[in-house]
Amino acid sequence: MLYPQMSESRTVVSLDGIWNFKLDNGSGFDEKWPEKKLTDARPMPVPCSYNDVAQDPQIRDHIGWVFYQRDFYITNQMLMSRLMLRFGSVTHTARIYLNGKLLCEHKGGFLPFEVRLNGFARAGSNLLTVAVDNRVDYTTLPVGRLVTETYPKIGEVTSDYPNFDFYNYAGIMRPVQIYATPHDYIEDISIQPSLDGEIHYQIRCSGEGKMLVFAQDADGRIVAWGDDEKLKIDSPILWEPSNPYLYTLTVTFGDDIYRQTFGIRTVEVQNGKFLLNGKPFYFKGFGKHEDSPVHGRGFDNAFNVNDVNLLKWIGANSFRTSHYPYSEEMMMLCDRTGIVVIDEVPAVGLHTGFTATGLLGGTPNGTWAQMQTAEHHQEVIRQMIDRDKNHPCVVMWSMANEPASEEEGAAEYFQPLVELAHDCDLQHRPVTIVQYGGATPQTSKVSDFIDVLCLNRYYGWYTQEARLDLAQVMLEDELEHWTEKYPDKPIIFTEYGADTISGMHDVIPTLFSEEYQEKMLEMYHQVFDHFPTVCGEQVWNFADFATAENIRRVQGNKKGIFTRERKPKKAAFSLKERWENIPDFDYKK
Ligand code: GCB
Repeated sequence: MLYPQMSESRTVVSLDGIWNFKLDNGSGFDEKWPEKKLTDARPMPVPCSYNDVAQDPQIRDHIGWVFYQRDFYITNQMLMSRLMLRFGSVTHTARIYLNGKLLCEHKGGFLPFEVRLNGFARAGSNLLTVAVDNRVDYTTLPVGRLVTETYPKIGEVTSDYPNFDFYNYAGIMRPVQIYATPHDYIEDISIQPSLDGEIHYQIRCSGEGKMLVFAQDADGRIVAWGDDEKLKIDSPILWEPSNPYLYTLTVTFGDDIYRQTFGIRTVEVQNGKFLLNGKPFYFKGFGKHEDSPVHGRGFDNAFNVNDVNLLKWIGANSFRTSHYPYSEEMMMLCDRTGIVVIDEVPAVGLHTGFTATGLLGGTPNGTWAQMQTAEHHQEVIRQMIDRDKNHPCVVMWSMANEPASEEEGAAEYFQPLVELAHDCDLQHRPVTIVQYGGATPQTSKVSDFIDVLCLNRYYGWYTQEARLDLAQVMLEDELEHWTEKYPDKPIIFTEYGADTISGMHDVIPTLFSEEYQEKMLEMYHQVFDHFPTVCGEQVWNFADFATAENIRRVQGNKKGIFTRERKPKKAAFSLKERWENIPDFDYKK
């Protein structure tokens, strides 16, 4: 799906701003709220999560539908174009109404969707209503547990327990735009670069028109003309983290013009190495979240730019979009700044035997017979790859975070999904499944068919807590088994870390102190350095983040190397020292 952009043939209008907002009272649909102006509505920023701006527990902890509404004007001239309404993301389920009519429903809170306005919008004023449902259960991704329990004197109480360790922020989280294109238009562009400068592409157009394709360098000079499927750039400049060089593929079709940026780089897995442009790459960085005070998970350019600058400051070169695809604007920023991304679908919580709030090591109890997510899982894989396929920053697709990959049925569930991801991606990026401590070399049922082993490990925290000596031997022992069984698969540690309260210090490093976090990371790094196929380290987490309330969390998850406000903890400085001395390439020959 193309990102909306202005060109000689295209117009984009933002609908961001302060909308009207109201919680459903249980009969919003029956009372036909989308047909008229919401009464007693309160102001709500878009994009933003609705949870933290209202200072009202009823809003913060609401379960179910809410309504957003605004009006906007359309000119006669706009109606003559193909007119689309596009949402960057609405979490988790959305129903879109225009002037009281249902235009579409979309499931999945982290990917864009759009709907055609022609035939529904009118010249003049239009009333747009967006109903949003935040419920998660065994049919949604991420997964939650929606239960109704009976309490004395109160009666039935419904709770929605997220099976994931981040606050279930909801609302219209990313930009809302109207865009206009000619009726004969460019629908989609997929680009496959190779290191010799030969660029293959597939361009899908709708209607009649003559197509013209050319590539421009970063200074706008035309460097190659193309035919219907390829062009050749002489002496290409490659995209690398230290030199994120971007070209533009300009496509004209009839009257329509679209400019798609791309980078020339390849990714490949070979002999236990992760190769970027044919050279062994070492991942240094974090698992992150889209999470910030006030905005919740709402899109925020300032936080994104600040986070990327902090990644650069600390010497990182990568992150994983744990545990859902991040905004398109963030992906474009990573293309531009050379941050390498492992792109993850929102498949977190696919385990009935352990909760993601830290209780590791649950007992297998038939996850794959109970989950009803397979079809939706395919949808989000297709949509994520469709959205992100042209980003040079994306080097790998993650199909899930910590599923029950050790249980019977995991291979049957995941193998088709891994194949689907390979089939959807013209660039044939590697595919992984991020696995938790309960999935070992002996028990994992998915490791044979993924390209890279991505491991989340908490020795020294959830197990062997405060015993780094024991944690170290456990980690070494496990790595010996993985490398023995899979000598040719690269291993990336996609999570390891310790909750750390900023400002808590101790001479003897005790749990939760800044010193313990630092010591624990040092121990892991010593071990990683001994294993040649460990080709990456992504600390959990970049910054402290909000979670559901629970006795294992002190106002959120505190495993950040930065606080939620992005102030460094002690370990930030030792990580900086380590990472500034690890080159992007050839750290392990
Ligand atoms: C994990 C999960 C992550 C949690 C983390 C923790 O394994 O993947 O979502 O936040 O552990 O801190 O417990």
